[in-house]
Amino acid sequence: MQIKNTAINDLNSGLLLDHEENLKLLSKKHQNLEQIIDVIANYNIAIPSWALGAGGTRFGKFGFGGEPSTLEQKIEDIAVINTLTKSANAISLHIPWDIPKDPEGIKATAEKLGIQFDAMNSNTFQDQEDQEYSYKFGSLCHTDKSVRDQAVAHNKEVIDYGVALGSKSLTVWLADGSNFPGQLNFRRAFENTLSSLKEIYAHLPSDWKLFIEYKPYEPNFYSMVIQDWGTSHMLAKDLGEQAYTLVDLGHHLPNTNIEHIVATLMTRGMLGGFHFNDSKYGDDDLSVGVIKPYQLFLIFNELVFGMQNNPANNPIPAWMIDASHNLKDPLEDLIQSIEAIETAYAKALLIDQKALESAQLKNDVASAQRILQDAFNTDVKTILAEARRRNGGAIDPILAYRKLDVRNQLIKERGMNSSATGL
Ligand SMILES: [Mn+2]
Repeated sequence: MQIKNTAINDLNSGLLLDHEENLKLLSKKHQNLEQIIDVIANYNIAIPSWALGAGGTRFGKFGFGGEPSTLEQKIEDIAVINTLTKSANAISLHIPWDIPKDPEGIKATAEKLGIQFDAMNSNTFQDQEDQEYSYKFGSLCHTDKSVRDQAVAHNKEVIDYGVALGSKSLTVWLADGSNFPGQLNFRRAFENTLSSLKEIYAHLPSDWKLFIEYKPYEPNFYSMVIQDWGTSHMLAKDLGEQAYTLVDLGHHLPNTNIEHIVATLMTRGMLGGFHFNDSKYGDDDLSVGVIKPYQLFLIFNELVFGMQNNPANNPIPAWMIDASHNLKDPLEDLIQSIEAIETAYAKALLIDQKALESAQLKNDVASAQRILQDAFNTDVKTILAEARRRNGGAIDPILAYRKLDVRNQLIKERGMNSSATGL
């Protein structure tokens, strides 16, 4: 389904008076409000194709009606989110779950709906029906060269699909590792992974980037070949200047200081991609901002500082939501995630950087804390709403989604039992 602009305007008109009043109050308090609205209005986050259906756990999966069962329908769902939020103009595809059988046709559909193709994601963490060798004991790190060759060939194929669609980057996340001490030689696994990545890197078009994602544990519980940002950074450095580290919020051990990692990577221009989600225990894939919104704000503080002070030329990171939804309507969940990301971003933009620097140089710890918390405690809902409104989006996207009865429309179109590909 497609949402008409007039429908959004109608819904906005009922909220406009209150909204404008809030905006006036806020602009009295913050001199750089226009600038902040502008940054948020121009901000977009890619939606992964696998977040549009019900996510499964290893115990079960509870479907939603009207899930997108084709790539075209996934793009349509992202267009719904983008029409309401004006902040989700890209899809991140996963191969082989989303093989584009007709790349030109898919590209045209996406273009018509205003959706671009963000990073491509390869998959060597599952065996596919038609593949010759199993990834049970790893892919790019495997002891058997035939398995490594197969995994390299898959990644090259993913790049080729991406080229056909106009994508500009490949994200590699490996499940490779071991479950038992002694199972795998760490150094051999690392060197095999590096030489496999070198072959993939050699296949990258010159205007592409390669993002290397890391994760400390799961699915392997004793060791993961690319366990942390340091390992990812070493691999990226060995590959060349088109390779970067990708930070996924859920891929850290509890209490890791992720904002510190972000700052360190940006100091060297090595933060290429960013995956948003939230967690309480591990890689929980909960909606962004539901557990640790202050941490997300502190991360955005480093991102903002890193983008404003950038001698190492860190590229603007590729932003993507990487979460899985097993209770909420996936589209509502993604809208809420976008709001949480933009909330943290807007609050970070409110930080008085000059005052913070002065407090830091004077070692005035209490003032530094107060400057951060003043920004964090500011209500930025109106900033987000104004950014959306200026782009033709909804002042209140969740309210609009419900008033427009989107889920029931999708069920009517696609049926109760349609199911999205993915985990
Ligand atoms: Mn991820």
